[in-house]
Amino acid sequence: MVHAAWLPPEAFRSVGSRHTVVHGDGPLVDTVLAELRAATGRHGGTVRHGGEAGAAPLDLVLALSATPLPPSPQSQVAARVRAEAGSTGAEGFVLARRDGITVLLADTPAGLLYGLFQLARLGEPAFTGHRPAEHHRPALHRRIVNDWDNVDVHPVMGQVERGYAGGSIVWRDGVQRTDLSRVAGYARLLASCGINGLAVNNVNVHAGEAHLLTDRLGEVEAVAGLLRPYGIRIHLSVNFASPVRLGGLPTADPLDERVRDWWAHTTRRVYQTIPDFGGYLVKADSEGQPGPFAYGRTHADGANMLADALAPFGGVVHWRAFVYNHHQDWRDRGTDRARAAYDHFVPLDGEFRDNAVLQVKHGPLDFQTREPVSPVIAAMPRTRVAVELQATQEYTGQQRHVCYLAPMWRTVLGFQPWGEGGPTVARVAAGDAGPAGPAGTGGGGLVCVSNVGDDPYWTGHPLAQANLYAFGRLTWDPTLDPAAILDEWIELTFQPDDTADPQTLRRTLHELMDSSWQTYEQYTAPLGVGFMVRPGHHYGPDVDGYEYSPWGTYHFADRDGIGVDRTRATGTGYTGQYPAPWSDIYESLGTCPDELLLFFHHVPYQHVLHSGRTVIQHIYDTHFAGARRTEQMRELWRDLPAGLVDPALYARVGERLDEQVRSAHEWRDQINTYFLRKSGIPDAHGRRIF
Ligand code: GCW
Repeated sequence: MVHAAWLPPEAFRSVGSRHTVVHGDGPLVDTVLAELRAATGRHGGTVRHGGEAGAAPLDLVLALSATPLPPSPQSQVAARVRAEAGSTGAEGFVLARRDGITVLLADTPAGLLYGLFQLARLGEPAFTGHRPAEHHRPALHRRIVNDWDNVDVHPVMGQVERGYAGGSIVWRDGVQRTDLSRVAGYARLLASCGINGLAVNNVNVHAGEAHLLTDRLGEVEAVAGLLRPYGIRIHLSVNFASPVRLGGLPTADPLDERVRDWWAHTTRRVYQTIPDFGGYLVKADSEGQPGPFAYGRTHADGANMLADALAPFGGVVHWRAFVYNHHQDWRDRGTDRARAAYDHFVPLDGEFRDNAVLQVKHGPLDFQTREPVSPVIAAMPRTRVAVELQATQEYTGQQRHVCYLAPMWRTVLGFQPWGEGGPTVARVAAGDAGPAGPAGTGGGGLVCVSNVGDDPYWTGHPLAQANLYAFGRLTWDPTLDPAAILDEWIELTFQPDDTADPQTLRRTLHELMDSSWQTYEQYTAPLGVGFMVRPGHHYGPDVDGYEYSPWGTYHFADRDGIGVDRTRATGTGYTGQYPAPWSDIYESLGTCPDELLLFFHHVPYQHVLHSGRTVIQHIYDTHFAGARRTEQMRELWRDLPAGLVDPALYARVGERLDEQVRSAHEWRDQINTYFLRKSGIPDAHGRRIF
């Protein structure tokens, strides 16, 4: 059994019970037709490809802008909408309903495909009453998912690095799976929420994966062939040292002619095999991956070499900004990992080619539950910046805990680095941040590390499917309300047939998920300080797990206080990487937001927050509240009337909630006990601490 995620056949009931005509041709139109045929076959409607309308009155007309429409009165409804609506843009579509006919128009087949999925989201309301023409077009052109799948099972990281949903749907034990049907299903799910790119392998490119670029390119081609019908271009993570490891050259120096030739030649072969190949993704000089530093070259030199190899074919290199010293001496208070990406990359602004995208993690550290927005995003006006998010819940409960991430991402995407009224992070990523920020560079887009594996529910925790769905929807419209996205996901996933009482289910899921990120934050590392997780696998509490390690992620708790002084006045100077007003807001204890206080400041336990509570009391209160909340979440699920959801899914969520409750209590007790022992300050409410 493979769960249908948010595309069960019932999601197409409204579309599938209608009489439809499709005007236009092209491979993606064939996909639209295949979807419509499957839906009408199941739900009793009909679908015709072009031509005059037959006997049955039409309910739905899909048409490409350039395709002539027949003179029938029904098609003329579409012609009138077309005349009024004008261009839809490359991937956009127009949806309207008049005179009893629903009309979906697009300039390109991709637009029709996206529009079809919008019809599924709308359900019956798409086919009732009158709908003025609505234009839909994606806010971001580059909407990409990164899989961290390995070819060989890595001794520590396994088949999927930071994967919490079983194995890879592409590879198993060093070889490509013979049955790639899950990949086709994945492509469909991704396209239905708006994604148009997929990097198929882990950014840590080990020996086996390196060969995907050359002698194992056929495996990439096979996946590309399954993504193509859904408008998704394939990207490949490559190893910077490939000219040495695969090409037998003595060097991978990006300025060496032999190296440049090797990449040019290799890339030509890639395009001969996969003409719509998207480009390369590179993690260089980061956590042991090779890079240009070995040759005294800059990251612009490295990225540009690959950009030049890709340029003749329209490809793009995504070069990651996640570069820092992971051999730091914990005794060294002068080095601040949060500064690293900015210090490495901002001096290179303006040096990157037009087809090089700098892919920046949304926060300066590493996908913590709460981080400020990375200052790099606002500091490179002449570089195409992509913002990288993480759906795989490495630091947010590993898909054992419910943690709906859309509220976090919405906060990031809506952040205004230049202050109130200025461009948002989403607009920087879209390349249209205007005068105060990067403009006219085309933008790097949004990227998300996938949370999918070969698990029957795709994501381990069935409710974690909503994160992938929400990412896709936010790439189309970064201003969408997370609760509204959740509504869409609930309605698609849990069709009324399965649920006698959809309102109860909807209410319960909202209660479980809407504030689950804040709940997770409450019982884990406090006030933006981050980490405090078990080293290596990163699950569960270990307050000092990384405190004396080389990884550069410290909290500096002692008997008097806690937090990292990143101020200009007395700390690492990191606050100075932000433009005004944030450089000052974060610098000052008086204005720094509570939730980020310990990211920016080292304060005594008795420091009083804007909330009116002391830091220590905040720690106790939030940990008791967060753990308690997980008990309530479990109760909510237990109280769900039987039969509302599939029993296997019900059981799976129930088991995971048990684990979440257990883990949240462990977090609560370790954190509270640690800080009681450090500070000696008792809980004002005298609750049990160990
Ligand atoms: O979050 C960290 C992870 C690594 C990951 C790295 C990265 C792919 O712990 O597993 O490696 O970030 O983003 O490159």
